[in-house]
Amino acid sequence: MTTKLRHVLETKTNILDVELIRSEFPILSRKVNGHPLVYLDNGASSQKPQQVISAISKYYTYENSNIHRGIHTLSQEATNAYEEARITVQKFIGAEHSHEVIFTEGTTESINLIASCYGKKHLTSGDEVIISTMEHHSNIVPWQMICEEKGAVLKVVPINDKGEFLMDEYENLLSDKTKLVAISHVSNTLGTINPVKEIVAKAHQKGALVLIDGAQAVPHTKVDVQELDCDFYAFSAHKMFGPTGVGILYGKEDLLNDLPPYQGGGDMIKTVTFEKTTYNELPHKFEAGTPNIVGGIAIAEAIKYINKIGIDKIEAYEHELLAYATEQIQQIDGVKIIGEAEKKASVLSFIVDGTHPSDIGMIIDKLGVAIRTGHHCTEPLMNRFNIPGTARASFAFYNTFEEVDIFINALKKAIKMLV
Ligand code: C6P
Repeated sequence: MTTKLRHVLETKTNILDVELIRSEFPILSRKVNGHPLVYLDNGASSQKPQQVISAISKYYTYENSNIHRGIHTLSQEATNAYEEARITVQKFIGAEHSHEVIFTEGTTESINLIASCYGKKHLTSGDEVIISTMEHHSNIVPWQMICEEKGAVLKVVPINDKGEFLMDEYENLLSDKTKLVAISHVSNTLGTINPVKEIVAKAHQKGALVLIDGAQAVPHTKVDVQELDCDFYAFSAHKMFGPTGVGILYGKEDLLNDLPPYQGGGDMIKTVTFEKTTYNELPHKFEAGTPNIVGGIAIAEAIKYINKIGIDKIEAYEHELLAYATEQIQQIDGVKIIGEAEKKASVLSFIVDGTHPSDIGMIIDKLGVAIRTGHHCTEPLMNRFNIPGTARASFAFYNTFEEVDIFINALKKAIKMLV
């Protein structure tokens, strides 16, 4: 039996009904440049099932109103839907309280919120913040900005050539000066799954807090914030089959209560006079102004969709898909995979001798295959590998083994044209 046949049989019989799932994502049946779309850019943004699209349409068609402000029926219905969505998120990530779930614009805003609010209150000259070499710019720049403002020092944990976090080096960097550790759960460029539970435990031993950037983890693996014992956890809806412009910041109740508000405005206040303003309770303290109401409702719908399929099944299926794609790409001359960690999520980054990643991306797009090329907002990581960028295929549970074959054939054609 060929490897592909084995993968397909195991996967089809034991894990997911991918054909049924695909029929629930309207965009997957469109053509691009005359070819059936093969969408392998899920790390940048995932596609949306009809269930999520319909929830957005239903909200604007029947329910649209502002929340937390009106006594009329529509406002109350919208408020209830938004607050129920918060509870759906709470259960999905295993948070203790729903008010520990803050709606934000996305991972980027969630991280900026903590860098700003925590940094302003707690960082002073000489304090240290630790990140890693594989962080996305969203988990680098906010820390650089606040460290510069406060005279704190940013330390970086190195990685090995396989793209794995070096625990010994991390332990060496941790000290009584460490105030906060900010680390990705899954690397968007390498696919590395970091040992975040251990990273959290070691930081806590030194009295430091930990923020986890979960943008690339939540769509692919089970996340339980209480089990991880992390202090803050950030992610975006659009990478987990929900809409753009909405995301989540989870924080432990006592830590969020201790922080000053992020922005001033409506909803985040209890009382306002010209002399003094008092602030609202969690979660509203961090949600100034009219939020992305439909975004909140739609993220909950995306979670219901994930739950219907089962995150464990998603993880198992994507594992098979990645293993198959990795085997196939390794057989092509001149291809080097960037990111070969023991534990990986469904990301396959690579370079090809004598070619530029963007040329590969452009040629295979003409054949209907969508991948991302470039530095993937991880420029320091590219410097670590001494490369300008990679081509990156990133998979979701609606991708098929046949699509991997189409991608591999398109890649072979591109290489033939370029080399
Ligand atoms: N990575 C990618 O193609 P936003 O833009 O706020 O939704 O997510 C930012 C972000 C933060 N951390 C990680 C690990 C990420 O992967 C991303 C987004 C996309 O890899 C777009 S750059």
